[in-house]
Amino acid sequence: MSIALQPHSIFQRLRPDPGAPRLLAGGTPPDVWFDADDTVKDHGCVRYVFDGEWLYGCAQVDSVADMQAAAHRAYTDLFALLADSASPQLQRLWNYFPGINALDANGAERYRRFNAGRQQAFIEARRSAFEGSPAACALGTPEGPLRVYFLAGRRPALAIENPRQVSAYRYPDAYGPRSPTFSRAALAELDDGRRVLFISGTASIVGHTTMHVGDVRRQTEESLANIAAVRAVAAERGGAGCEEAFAAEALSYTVYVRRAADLASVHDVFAAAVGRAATDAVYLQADICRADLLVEIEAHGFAPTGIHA
Ligand code: 3EB
Repeated sequence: MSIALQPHSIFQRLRPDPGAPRLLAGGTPPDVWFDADDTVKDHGCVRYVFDGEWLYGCAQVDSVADMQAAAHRAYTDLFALLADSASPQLQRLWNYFPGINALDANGAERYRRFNAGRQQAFIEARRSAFEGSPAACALGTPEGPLRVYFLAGRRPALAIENPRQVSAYRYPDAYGPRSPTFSRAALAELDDGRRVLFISGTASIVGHTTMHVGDVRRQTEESLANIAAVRAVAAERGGAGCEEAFAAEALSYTVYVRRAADLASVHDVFAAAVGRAATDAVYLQADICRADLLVEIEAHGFAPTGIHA
């Protein structure tokens, strides 16, 4: 049986536009979220497309002075849309907003304020803000609105955690009074039986502690070790065909680098680990949610169904 991808599959264009500068030409451009022939609809601050199986789009809030309010607004509108939808199960989220490491007028870190608004909206919508949260990333842009890109489906994804890391939703209070709401990865199932693995933004954190402060090469290695740990769990949970499908070289990556001058070091370490996948990866300059993190890497990949059946 041949397992050709649908020509307009959403999974060929999972490249939301973060509003962050690209560091290298090549790769899939990160601005192809909506197709020219998509029917785009609006619900509150959410623009979205429903293709019969997947609901995907972006919640955008332009007023970002109060990040708790902005996050609450984006997620509240998103959950209201999903509540009326046939595809209400969030699988993957991409969060982008300016000043992620800056302090607000009250001296609170904007990422922590974002976490507070996001978690509050999850709880108000009676969605689990802990086990079973969607896969996600959260990155800082130089300017612009809050953008929350999302992908939702009919069935819940299988949430996957990293045995090397404390679950982010269980981080201790030192990282903020409200935990980040995301799982380390999500394994989704398509109607035709194929599976998609979404690995969340992954950084140089072991347990809950940032490792290798100031050393971008070792931070890149640690991030890749974390991705390898998540890939191993996903391969085991996914069953037949998943070990090959979720090999390091088989995934599609986006690499976020805090300091543009670090790109060569990051690329060096990254390419040594993922081989040809480094050519198709997208490299973006963005602020990572902890001020001491210099790099964050996310990935997704398919497991075609039945290849060993
Ligand atoms: C970390 O592991 C690094 O707040 O949604 C990675 C992925 C990170 C998602 C989020 C944050 C988020 O804690 C930061």
